[in-house]
Amino acid sequence: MEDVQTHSGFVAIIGKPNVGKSTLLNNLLGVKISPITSKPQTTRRGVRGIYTNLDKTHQAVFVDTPGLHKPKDALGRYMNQEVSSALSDVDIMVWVVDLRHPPADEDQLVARNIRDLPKPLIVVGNKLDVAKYPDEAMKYYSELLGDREFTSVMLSAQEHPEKVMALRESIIEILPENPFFFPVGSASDQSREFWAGEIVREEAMKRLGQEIPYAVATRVTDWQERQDGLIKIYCDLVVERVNHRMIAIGKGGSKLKEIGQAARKQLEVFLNTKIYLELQVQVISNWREDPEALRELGYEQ
Ligand SMILES: Nc1nc2c(ncn2[C@@H]2O[C@H](COP(=O)(O)OP(=O)(O)OP(=O)(O)O)[C@@H](O)[C@H]2O)c(=O)[nH]1
Ligand SMILES: [Mg+2]
Repeated sequence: MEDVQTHSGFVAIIGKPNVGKSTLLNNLLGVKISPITSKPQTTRRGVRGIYTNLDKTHQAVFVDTPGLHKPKDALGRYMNQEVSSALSDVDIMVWVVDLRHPPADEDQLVARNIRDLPKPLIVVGNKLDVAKYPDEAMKYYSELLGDREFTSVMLSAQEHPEKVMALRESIIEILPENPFFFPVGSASDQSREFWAGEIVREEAMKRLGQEIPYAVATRVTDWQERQDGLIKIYCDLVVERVNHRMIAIGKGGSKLKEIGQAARKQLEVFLNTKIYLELQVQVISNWREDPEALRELGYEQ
């Protein structure tokens, strides 16, 4: 039998916080893999989303990464390490920038990290739908790369599905020859428990103000599937302080109920079945600085 030559590789999606990396990943795949909120530093772990083309000749393993930033705690240091680790094992780099603004310090930090890596680089100017001076912005971002080779595209990860598909095609075309890294049909490397916890965290982050979103972590403690299709998910919402706990629960439990209802709705859509979701708020003091707690919450050191 003739061998079919397959092409496969790791494609790291990098950039400063809040530029739309996770939005791009989800829309490249057509599946919700990664949480999205309007708040920076939403993504905390390198999440892999896998795309295999219909002919089963090409497989791209997209790695969504936390936004590169100046870390303030052990969690932040972990997040930046996730970016470095994604970059150490990559075939293609996709640098997402926000076309609404010229480069900030954090963009310079990203540029410094990728400029000298000898891998194909695609700069994606995102949020084209709301950018006033996209060409000028793109010019400034390009300048941060000096005379390094790259290609670029301007689009809206949110509003331009056809451009996102075209980007996916251009990425697929430059994948190196390799056997597939994941079985055909897999969409992500994360467990269903971790993924469900991320949906809960997304809805909690959206509904909590000030510092609290950053002090929230989630962990699914139990997952039961009943014969009639109902899935029961038990999830802890972890916060750092007793007063955060009170805010997360809200008056008469109203805030927690709101978070739970929104998360349940999302889970029902994506899992296509009825969900019972039970949330419990727990306090782990200062977990963002506590190596053991970080490990327990899935942020392995
Ligand atoms: N108008 C507009 N908004 C976008 C677009 N892409 C993403 N957003 C919004 O930008 C915000 C951040 O999006 P994310 O995908 O979470 O950004 P990220 O880069 O993954 O952020 P971190 O994980 O925090 O680093 C969200 O409110 C998105 O809805 C776009 O093309 N146009
Ligand atoms: Mg993200």
